[in-house]
Amino acid sequence: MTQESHWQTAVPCDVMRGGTSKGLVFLRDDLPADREVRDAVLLAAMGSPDEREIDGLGGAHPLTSKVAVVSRSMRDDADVDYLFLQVWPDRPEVSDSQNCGNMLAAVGPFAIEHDLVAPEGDVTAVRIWMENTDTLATAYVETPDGTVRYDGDARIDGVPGSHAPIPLEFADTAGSSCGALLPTGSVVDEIEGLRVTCIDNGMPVVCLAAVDLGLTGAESPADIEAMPDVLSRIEAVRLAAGPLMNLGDVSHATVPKMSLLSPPAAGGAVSTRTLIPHRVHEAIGVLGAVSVATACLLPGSVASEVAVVPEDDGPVDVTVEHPTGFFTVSLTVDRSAAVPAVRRAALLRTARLLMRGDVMVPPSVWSGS
Ligand code: NQM
Repeated sequence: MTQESHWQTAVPCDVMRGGTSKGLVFLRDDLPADREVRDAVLLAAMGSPDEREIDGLGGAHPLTSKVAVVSRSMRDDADVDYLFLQVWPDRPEVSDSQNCGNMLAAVGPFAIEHDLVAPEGDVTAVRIWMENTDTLATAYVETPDGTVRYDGDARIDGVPGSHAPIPLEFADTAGSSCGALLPTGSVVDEIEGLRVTCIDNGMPVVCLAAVDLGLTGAESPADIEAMPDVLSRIEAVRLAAGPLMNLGDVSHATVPKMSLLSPPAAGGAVSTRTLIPHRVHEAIGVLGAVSVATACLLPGSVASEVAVVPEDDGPVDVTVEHPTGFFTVSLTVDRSAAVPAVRRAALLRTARLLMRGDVMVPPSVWSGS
């Protein structure tokens, strides 16, 4: 913490877009070590709880009310540690119950900008330890002339324009939060009268067939958010799935995500509408897409019943359709076991530093008044 003023405390942070998300990125040492105080600072920084987050920097949607905390790693296999925190816009809650592969895209550039990682050649590999799931990712950041490059030709659906590519690679993400790829032990379960596949390959996701909920799968996020009966049915499945997926009581957690699947409509492998969990994603989360793509490769899963997947021997490109376009995940699969195992996942994101400065935290946060 720096610069105490009479009225407010200035806490250094960057505002960054990571993939299709946006949020505040902090150096760990700039936040209070005490978790309760840290969360109070983050709620004040975002302006939560308030649906509009009008008195803070939050964007009034879970996808734009995100925080990444970054520090130098003490691990041999990582350069930096990354903790993701979801600030609920409308509840006074900060959750570390999930990871976020979109904000992850901002971590590599941030680490280089803040001298946690030295740029090396035209592309710098940043090894990132993801604390929420105890797994490793590598981000490849363009660094011509020793500085981060943000402009470029890479396009990702859900973000206007083009930017420098940031390829991300993940290894061994199976069971990241639930302890097993198929945490219930089955490829298909029946929960609340619906057939589901519960899977965790980087993000806990419950896959459901859109048709089983009376949907075509082509509905917009706004259409689905305006269907209270459908939403309460999905939430009942989610609450029941939590303990079965080793996540315990998930009433205050942002996992599992609920993905409604239907046959591809635009040449991809599968069409998705994903609840995260109380808003419908405008696209799909990064690790959420990895889990759904993996489910498509599992014989007998709810996903495989609607998906059209290539039969490649090498890395398989699974293109997940979502409300604003496509998300392609390249999976390296070991098919020697009864349940195919995904050894590596690779995908493309972009990110941009939007603003650097200090977020001003009101004195009431420290006094607790
Ligand atoms: O699944 C939203 C996002 C995410 C998470 C969410 C994410 C991921 O799009 O890795 O990126 O599912 O809450 O940022």
